Amino acid sequence: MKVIVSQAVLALVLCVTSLTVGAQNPEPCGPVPTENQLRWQEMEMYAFIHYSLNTYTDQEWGFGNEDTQLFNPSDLDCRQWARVCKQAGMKGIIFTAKHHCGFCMWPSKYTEYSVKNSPWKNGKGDVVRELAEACREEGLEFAVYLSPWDRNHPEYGRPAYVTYFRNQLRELLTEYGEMFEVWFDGANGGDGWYGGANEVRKIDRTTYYEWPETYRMIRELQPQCLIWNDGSDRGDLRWVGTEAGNIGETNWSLLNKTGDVPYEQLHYGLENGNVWVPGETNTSIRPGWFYHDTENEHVKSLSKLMDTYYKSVGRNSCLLLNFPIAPNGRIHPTDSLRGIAFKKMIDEVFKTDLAKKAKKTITNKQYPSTLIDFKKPTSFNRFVVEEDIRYGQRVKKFALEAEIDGKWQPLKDDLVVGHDGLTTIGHRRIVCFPTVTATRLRFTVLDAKCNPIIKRTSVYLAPELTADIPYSGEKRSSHLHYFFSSPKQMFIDWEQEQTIASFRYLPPQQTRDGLVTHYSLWASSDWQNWQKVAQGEFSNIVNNPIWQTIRFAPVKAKILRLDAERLAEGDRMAFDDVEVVTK
Ligand code: FUL
Repeated sequence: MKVIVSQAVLALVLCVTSLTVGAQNPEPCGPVPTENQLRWQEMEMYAFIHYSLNTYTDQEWGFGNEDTQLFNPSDLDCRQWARVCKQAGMKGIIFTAKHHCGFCMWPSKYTEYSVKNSPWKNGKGDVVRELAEACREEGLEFAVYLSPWDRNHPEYGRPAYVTYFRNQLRELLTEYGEMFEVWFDGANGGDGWYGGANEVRKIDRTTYYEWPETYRMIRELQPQCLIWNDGSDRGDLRWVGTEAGNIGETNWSLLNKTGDVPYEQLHYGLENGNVWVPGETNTSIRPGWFYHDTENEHVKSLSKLMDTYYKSVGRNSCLLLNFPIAPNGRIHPTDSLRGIAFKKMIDEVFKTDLAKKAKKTITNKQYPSTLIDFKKPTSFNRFVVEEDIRYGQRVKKFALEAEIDGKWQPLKDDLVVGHDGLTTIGHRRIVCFPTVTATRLRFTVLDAKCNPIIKRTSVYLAPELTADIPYSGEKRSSHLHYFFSSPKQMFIDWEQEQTIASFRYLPPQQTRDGLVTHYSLWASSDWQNWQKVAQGEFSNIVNNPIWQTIRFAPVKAKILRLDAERLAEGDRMAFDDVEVVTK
């Protein structure tokens, strides 16, 4: 339901909202959010939980033939998940009820490929139910991820599967209480088990799933539920085009109702779009979505998480932060402690609004301007501004200036490269800059679609740790000798034979060109006799271009050969880094 507000009601609201600036003429200004979308925006942060058979096979994408007997956690505790998420500041949880492998974390009556055929609780368990109840007890909202791509189902690719998918969704929407969102991942890598057919099945994402009918069912069964969908019929929320944890510094909550949505629109929205579809920034607290022992050292640092916060919540988006479940059935202690520290740091940064004690003077020439007078030199490094998005997203450009030693100096967003980053605002824009000591601060709207309605201007001094966010990418460790014998074949050699047990590949970070999706890996000691040590695909590497680890039975070798069997784009293999792990 769209928020329909009459001019009279708007005028009243604006009269009583004394802090609202620029409220002279609140005429409708382009698309506005629905009530559900407004409620969603207030959630700001909520958790993803990835847990499935992948947790037991050390994979990111299961093939669909993994044994249900593998699911037997010793200590599964959904209450621990909910408690951790709550303490980490998450307002809800979206759970992978079914990931691409097709294994159902609830005893669906439409398939045998579920927890009901696992040893866990003798097949009597239901993870979706336990989590839904735990969320309710902790006061968290609950939601599910139901993968449309199902690598287990024999009918996948044919009409019968669409009925199956819809039946499962109905089951989830009718038996587990209220859900705030349903998440339909757009991935389809093609190959899969498909009931033993073991073949490639690609579908047309725009027509195959018959989304209009499914959307109708969702709206009817759970009218408050938001639809997240990628690349098909327009849902209520959009993907932001990356899983790295950031959205464009200019982020319009608009798209067009129909038509393709290229990366630029996913990441930056569409200034003149005709429908409200805000961006949800999803990322994991670790490199992968699922748990891998080898990533215990790579849980994101506090500064990296704060960087993610500023580049999501601070850019008119919400943050969907993933916590993988470890094989024992719990969130790993490193992740839970980091998550809780993250929330504490957010509270610390935004503890004292320095603008509260200052004198605020609002002027309104063509556009509003707010002068914040601290009366004495005051140190700060964060500025927060919000529009009242009930009336649309209006501001296109603003300026921020600080009076330092009697001179007005422009400020810019330090997390933005190439320009000052002071463009659109929306629900919330957090501007980060190195600490300045100033007597006055001036915020001025320079350009807007209609008369801007600013509802908050705040100023903070963040503690050192987050005042300067260091580069927090992955380690680059390779000093290997490598060369290409052909555009798709890479050799790495070293002086003496060594025992090697794994190989790591960091795909190109800025492009899909040359990114390896399928590989084979060969070892040799004499350049003549080659032993194939591994072959496979780097699951989800296109969306989440993180380090990929290939593990194999230890082998003595002097040379490794990586054959790129398939590339995401282009015809020349590319990489940002490689690493060989010796024993
Ligand atoms: C992706 C999936 O393919 C990943 O496995 C993960 O679930 C992520 C959230 O979305 O596209």
